[in-house]
Amino acid sequence: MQPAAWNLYALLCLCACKPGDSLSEKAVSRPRRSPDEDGKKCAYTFLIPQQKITGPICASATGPEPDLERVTRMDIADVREVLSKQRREIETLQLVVDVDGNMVSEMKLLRKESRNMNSRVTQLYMQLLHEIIRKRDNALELAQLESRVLNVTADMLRLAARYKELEVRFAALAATVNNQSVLIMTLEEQCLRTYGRHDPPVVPPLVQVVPENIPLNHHFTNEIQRNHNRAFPRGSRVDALPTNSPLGFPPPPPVNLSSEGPFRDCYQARQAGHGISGMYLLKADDSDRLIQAWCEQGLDNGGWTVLQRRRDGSVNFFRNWENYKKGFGNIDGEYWLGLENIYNLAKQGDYRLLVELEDWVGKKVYAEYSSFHLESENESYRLRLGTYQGNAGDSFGVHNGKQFTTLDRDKDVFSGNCAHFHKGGWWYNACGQTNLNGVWYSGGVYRSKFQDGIFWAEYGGGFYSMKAVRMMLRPID
Ligand SMILES: [Ca+2]
Repeated sequence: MQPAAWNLYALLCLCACKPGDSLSEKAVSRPRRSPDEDGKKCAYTFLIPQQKITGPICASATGPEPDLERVTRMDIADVREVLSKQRREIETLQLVVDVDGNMVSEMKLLRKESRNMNSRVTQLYMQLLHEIIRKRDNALELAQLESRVLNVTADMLRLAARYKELEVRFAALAATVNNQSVLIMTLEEQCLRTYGRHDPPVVPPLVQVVPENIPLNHHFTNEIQRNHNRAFPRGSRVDALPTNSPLGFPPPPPVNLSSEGPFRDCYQARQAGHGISGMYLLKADDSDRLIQAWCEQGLDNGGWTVLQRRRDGSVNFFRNWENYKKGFGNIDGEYWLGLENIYNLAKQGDYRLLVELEDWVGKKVYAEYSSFHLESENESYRLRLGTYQGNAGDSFGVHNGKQFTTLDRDKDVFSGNCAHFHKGGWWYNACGQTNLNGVWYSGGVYRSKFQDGIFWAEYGGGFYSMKAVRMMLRPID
């Protein structure tokens, strides 16, 4: 194709050239004609690229005519054919180019979409990874928590087992102490008999009741190591001296004393709108005697007249008949209301008795009797109780129908004087299952030759001294 084009350009030059053109002289090229034609102008044919043709090109005009015409026709035909062929090819190429252009733009779009999809997939993949890591972390935390819970549970179980073990050992020790006290008593009796004592002192039988559940968290007390009674040494035989006070004790500090009254009992004070516990002035119907008493107005709708209270060992309860008859102690602390006062109050109507007991772990239990009154002093204030209900056990029942005994007036059914052994004043039997006016021991279980603590046999046995006790009266609803 290329040689054909060059021939075409040469032919065009031959037609356009004139003889004597100066351009022919400047050009240097291969000769087209024989050497005999030298010396004539325009004897050469120049092959010049199309874009460089800026003027006339001379060619030999003296070549044989027939050759020139034949070549020209052939070339023209060839050129035309080539041209048409090129045109078709150009059109084809143009089509291809157009198609390619569309494809390129489509490809571009696809690439763009692909990139978007890739970034979206990457984003989702990262999210997925994040979720997986987060879940793995959560699972780890959960596993750690589970293991901690398991560890704590195991510790708790170990402690519970240890606690139960200690509980069992403590119960065994308490039982041993109880048994040993009984054994010591027996041995002492044997010793006295063996070594010539012909008249051994008669002692009351010890309370043998050892409940299944002795209150825990207490410890043994020792009368040598401890001084349990703050006001009076434990076991002291101080016979209380009668005092000039109408209640047998110094006037109590003026606390919560209601300015109103006197009332016939604390229930009447409660009915009159006095809802605060404290000291009230009472006067029984058939008596001219004024009584100072503590009214419990917060417990079970109030209206309770407190007859007796123990709570800290600050008052000695080992006293004579006169003291027990008139009363002693501190109204806002430990006190005994007095048998005559109790007798006068209780005979006003139908009353019930509530005994509230608190052990050394702060647990409170109670014993309630459906009725309560005393007989007169001529009958040594004989006790009359109704039926029991409560959760402390009925340890007071065996005292029902018994007269009151003090150290100086023995009315119990035992051959000796129960007040001597139990160190208090009480409606002793021989001698009984409870001793709420006994010695206040700190700590619960105590050691003593005789059972002289503040015990309630059904709750704690004879060698467990309660921490706090209250005896209260209220009319039957
Ligand atoms: Ca007796």
